[in-house]
Amino acid sequence: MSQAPQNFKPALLVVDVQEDFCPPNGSLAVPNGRDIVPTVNELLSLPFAIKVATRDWHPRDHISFASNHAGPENIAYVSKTIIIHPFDPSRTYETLLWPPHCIQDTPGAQLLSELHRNRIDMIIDKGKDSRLEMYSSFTDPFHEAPFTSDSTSVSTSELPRLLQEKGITHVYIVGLAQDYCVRASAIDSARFGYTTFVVKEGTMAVDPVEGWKEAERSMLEAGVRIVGMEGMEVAWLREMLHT
Ligand code: VGL
Ligand code: ZN
Repeated sequence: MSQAPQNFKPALLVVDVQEDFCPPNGSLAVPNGRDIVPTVNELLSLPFAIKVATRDWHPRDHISFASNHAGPENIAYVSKTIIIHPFDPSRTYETLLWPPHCIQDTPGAQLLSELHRNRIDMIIDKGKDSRLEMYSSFTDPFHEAPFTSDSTSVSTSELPRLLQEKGITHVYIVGLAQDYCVRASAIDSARFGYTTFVVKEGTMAVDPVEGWKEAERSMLEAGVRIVGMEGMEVAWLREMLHT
C-alpha cells in the first residue's frame, strides 16, 4: 500500500449531481447519470478536508437554453450560439444550446435526494449569469491567467478562494457531466495548481463514446489524472480512516 503524499490536504468536488442531469425525469438527462451515486456516496464517507458540491443554477433567461433563441437555429444538442464578453465585445466564443435545465429553485435543479447531503460541507451555485455559459465550477471561459483565487473574470465562483483558504493540495472530482462540467472543472482545477484526479466510476458523459474519449484526452493534456476507486489515490483516503 502506498502512503498518501506528505502535505496531503484533499478536497472532494461533486459536480452537478442534479435531477435534470439524470434519468428518469431530467430535462438534460445524462445516460446512466444516476448510477454514479454509490461511488459518490462512498467518497463522501472518506476524510476529505472539505467536500463541496456544485449546482448548475440558471436563471430562466439563460443564454444556453435553446428555447431562448429564435428558430430555426435553436435546436438543443445541435445548434450553437455566440457568447460575447459583457465588457469587451471583441472577445467571443461559441457554445452549444441545451434544453432548459437546472432553473433556480425548481425540482430539476435539486441535488439527487439519494446523495448523502449531510456529508457535504458546502454547496456552490454556478451559471447564474444569464449572459454566460459556465461549465467550470471555478470560473467562466473568459478567465485568463494568472489563475489565482483573486484574479478577475466576468464570473468566478467562491470555489477558488475556498480551496485556497483551506490549504487544499489535491482535488478529487466526480459528477455530471464528464464531457462538460466535470471536464471544465478538472481542467481549471489543474490550472489553479491543484493535483487533480477525476474518479472515473463517479462520472458519466452526455456522449458516452466520442464525448467521453475527447474529454479524457483534453483533461490528460491539461495534467489531470484519471483514477479509479481501486487505485492508490482513493486508498490514501481509506487508510487515513484507519490511522
Ligand atoms: C452541464 C450542459 C449544460 C454539466 C451544464 O453540468 O455538465 N452540461 N449545463
Ligand atoms: Zn447548464
